[in-house]
Amino acid sequence: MAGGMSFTFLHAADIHLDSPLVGLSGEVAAQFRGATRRALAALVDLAIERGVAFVIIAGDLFDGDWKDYATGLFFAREAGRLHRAGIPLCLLYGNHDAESVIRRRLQLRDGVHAFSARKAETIELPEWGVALHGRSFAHRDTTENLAASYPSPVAGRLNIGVLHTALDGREGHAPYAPCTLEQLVRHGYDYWALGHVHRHEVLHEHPHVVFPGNLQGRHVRETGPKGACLVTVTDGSIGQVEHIPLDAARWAVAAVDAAGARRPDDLAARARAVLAPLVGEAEGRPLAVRLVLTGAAALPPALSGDPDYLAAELQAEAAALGEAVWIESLRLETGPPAARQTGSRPDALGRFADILDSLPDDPAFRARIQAEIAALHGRGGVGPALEAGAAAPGLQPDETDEAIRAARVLLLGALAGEPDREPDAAP
Ligand SMILES: [Mn+2]
Repeated sequence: MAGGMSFTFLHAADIHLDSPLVGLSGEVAAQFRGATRRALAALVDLAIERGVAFVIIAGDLFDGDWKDYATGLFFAREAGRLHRAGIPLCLLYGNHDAESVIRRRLQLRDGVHAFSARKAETIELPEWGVALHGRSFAHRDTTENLAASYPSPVAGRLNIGVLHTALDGREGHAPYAPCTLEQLVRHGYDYWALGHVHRHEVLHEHPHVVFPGNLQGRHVRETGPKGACLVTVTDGSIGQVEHIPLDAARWAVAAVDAAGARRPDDLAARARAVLAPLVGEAEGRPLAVRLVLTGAAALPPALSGDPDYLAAELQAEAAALGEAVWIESLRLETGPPAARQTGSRPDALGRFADILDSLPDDPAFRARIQAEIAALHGRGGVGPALEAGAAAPGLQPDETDEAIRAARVLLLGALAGEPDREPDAAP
């Protein structure tokens, strides 16, 4: 290898092109629509600007079978831009775009190398001294240890393994192409360009084992900056791995301490303090925030008993911070029992609160709530499923408790809903 030679490459994964972003409606949905396309275009822009040697997409470029050819044509346009800039694209298919999943297809044009699903395959880029090894998914449910079939490293090359895997299990991700970190570290490659897990993670250095995370968050459980890894190679060894945000719209979950807030402007000020830094980090991107009001049991009934008003006040506060800032949803959390609103009240409301407090422990009641939520899921009415490919869309583990908590706050707020007599409650 030439002394002092340095170059960069881009490692991306889980682009889920044209994935419907879940949990939004109306104006927000319009702002978020097309975000996966804009993120892919941003990846290509970055590759060209930085003059990278090559680009890797480690699976789930597509979200599933195309609705029509527009998805494939958009990809063809972006791949063409890379090719005309002289940048090869190495593409691996994962569970979402396995051979058996995508029925419509377009031929790949020059400059795009797709890894075979039959067996592990090596792509050599001699001008960079690089050998890339990879194997695509033939089927969605690939439970074989694919990494075990990857070839030994090529002597005298920088060896990169491209693999779509959940390793030995990652929360919220289907356990496809299982393998262990130790197995990858021992294989003899310099860099493992992984995909499938949507959160960016550097699991090991020298050799590097890296998930770039997805390129664009698709729902409120995929929060914060999303993008790709720009990797610097100097004299045939891996140097810096820099995660660069390329998302075109962003999600966040933020807690606002509502305890002791007596008036709308007080609560709005607390929300502003939490939202402002998120708006700053989003750098002008559309931003959808789930707000969790902790200590909501202590809110005066004028606020907790009128969820539409509460949500509108907080949305108005968000709008004051940026024109593309939305409250995705508002969750009311009552906090631990000791902090609860009615405490030792001996009256009917206090006894009703005690009954409500016992419900989370009642298996029959839990089962009914779960059935209701499952029915809503079935109609597509409630939040996102797990990273698709997992079990059928179903309950999130925390959803039942969350629903019971929220119902408690709403019920008690509404029942106690006489005008707020707190001395500091201004008109
Ligand atoms: Mn995947």
